Amino acid sequence: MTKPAYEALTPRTLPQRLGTLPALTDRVGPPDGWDVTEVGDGNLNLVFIVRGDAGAAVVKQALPYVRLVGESWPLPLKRSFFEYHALIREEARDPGAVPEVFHFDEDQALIVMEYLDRHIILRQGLIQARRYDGLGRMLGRFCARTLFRGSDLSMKAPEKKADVALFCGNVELCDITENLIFSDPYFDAEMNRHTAGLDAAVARLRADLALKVAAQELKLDFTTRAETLLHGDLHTGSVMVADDGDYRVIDPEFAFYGPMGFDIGMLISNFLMAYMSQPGHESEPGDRATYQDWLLAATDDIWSAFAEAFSRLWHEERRGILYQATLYEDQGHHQAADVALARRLDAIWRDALGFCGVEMHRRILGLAHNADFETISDEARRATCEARALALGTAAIHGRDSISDMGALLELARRTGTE
Ligand code: SR1
Ligand code: MG
Repeated sequence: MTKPAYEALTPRTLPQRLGTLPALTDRVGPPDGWDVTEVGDGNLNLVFIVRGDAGAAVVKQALPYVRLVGESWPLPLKRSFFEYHALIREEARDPGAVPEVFHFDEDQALIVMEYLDRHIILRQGLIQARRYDGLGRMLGRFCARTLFRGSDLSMKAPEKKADVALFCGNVELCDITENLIFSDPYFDAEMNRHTAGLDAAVARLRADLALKVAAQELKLDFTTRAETLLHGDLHTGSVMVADDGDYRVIDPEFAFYGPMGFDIGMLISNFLMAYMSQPGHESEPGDRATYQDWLLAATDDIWSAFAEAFSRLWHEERRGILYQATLYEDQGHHQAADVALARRLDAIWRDALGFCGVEMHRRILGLAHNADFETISDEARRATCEARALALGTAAIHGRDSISDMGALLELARRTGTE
């Protein structure tokens, strides 16, 4: 029997098309009792919540184009394949950190997964100035476990090489990252937009030749350094949070083998953008200051938990072809392994600073902006917050060799956030 051709679902067609799927009926109940709503608010896909007598589940389906732009920008359905493969790897490497996957249909480009009923998108929580205990540490550990265990530090070489080959196919999503993050913000690209009032800051940024060169060097790192399987789009819209402390990472459709600092840099960047946008939102100055302190503490936690967990894995799980334990053990050079670890962490930190900076620039100047800034209705206030964030991004990129640790970056954010 030939399989039905791909067709985008609607809330009306979903029960009839997926009503016999055990992955759904087992959890949701019979389709005649289903209530289906489409809730996708991201840039690319359809997301349905299917509720029934027995429970609920999520159906995520790729569209053959970029939802944010429309059918004029086609995008292959195979991104769903990469998302599925990244999700199952992330679950294996950091159990419980992602939603449980119940079913994948490659032809229909859809994934059926756990419905996180108590959760909201982290970015929304941060805009509402909500605090989440242990969040930074969970995210730092997630980065350490997935980045370490997806690399030559841990994987068998044939397995890693086969995986690099598999994810190499995620060409079009990489192309989005390559253009939107590393190039478009630095010239007058067609899809760019920015808040009125930023013209002078934008002109300054685009006149900075060293910055443009650095962005291209970072792009070269992204495209050529297949160090580990990245989530590829680890911003605060890719994390779901519940008040009871359950946090999950979602949406790894941009997964690709790249430099370890990419995910962690993007994550830090989005926390710092939440920090820089706070003065634009309505709140009492005292409340705002303490909330901003919390945001910086969470950012600090991301890096310290990452470094701790990565170091533990380095000592306990280094079974790949890189920095083999035997190299250091046979002559009693145990300390050398610690030196190598410190150098690796330092290199990841410097890369992360650069990726943090370009992510900040593109969310203010490129096509895909952040709700952190976009929800500031007063344009002049928004421009002030965004201009500070642009300056912080520039300082992070230029400071790759001089901002020695997270403390220095947070101090820079504090200073830039009030200038
Ligand atoms: C055209 S897609 C724009 C952005 O949305 C996704 O979430 C990624 O961040 C991408 O860069
Ligand atoms: Mg996404």
